[in-house]
Amino acid sequence: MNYKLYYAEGTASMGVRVLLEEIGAPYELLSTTTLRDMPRPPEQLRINPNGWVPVLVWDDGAMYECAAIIIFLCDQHREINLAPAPNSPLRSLFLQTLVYFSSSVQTAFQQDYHPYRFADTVEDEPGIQRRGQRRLAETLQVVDNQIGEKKWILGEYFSAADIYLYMLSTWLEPSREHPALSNFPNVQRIAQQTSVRPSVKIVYG
Ligand SMILES: N[C@@H](CCC(=O)N[C@@H](CS)C(=O)NCC(=O)O)C(=O)O
Repeated sequence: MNYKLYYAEGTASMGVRVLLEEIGAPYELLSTTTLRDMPRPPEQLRINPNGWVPVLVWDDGAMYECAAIIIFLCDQHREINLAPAPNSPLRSLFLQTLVYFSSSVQTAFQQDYHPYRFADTVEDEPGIQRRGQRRLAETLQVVDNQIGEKKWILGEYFSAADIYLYMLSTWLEPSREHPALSNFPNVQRIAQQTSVRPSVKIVYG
């Protein structure tokens, strides 16, 4: 399978790229932007009218939504063993975690970076940002408690959910009033363990 990935540095497309590195299949990065007033490539918008990344394209298909792409790639490439099989007792926690990351944690980041999407007026935007910053702390605390003393999100089983969590951890910027990663020691531990993987080093340098 040949893959193409609409890609912008510092975004959710980086986590998908780490998975493509794990898979070892050929892939091409299609440069795009996440800036508010910059145009997206028409083909990206045709696949994802929201104008967000990641967007994955392959020989005879295309899709968007980070969590869905991760599940799709892990299922297409069982050999990388980064997702529990559908009948594994770990599967439900894997799915729950990925969807929570995308629907709750990432939405809190969106509130901070794209408040106009949630605010009725420009005057409302700072309040939306402040709530997003607090929401980040709330949602990451839930994740930290869920991890507890486990080595990885799924216990002894390293999975694509840990890669996703690493990606989220790189977005925390205390200068933007985000909570510090050190407030969530279990998240921080997994992020540090994941950061040494060769695939992560290639993508994040
Ligand atoms: N729910 C989407 C959210 C993706 C998303 O927010 N992507 C950001 C980059 S990390 C983006 O493209 N932002 C540009 C924008 O919101 O216009 C997913 O998980 O794929």
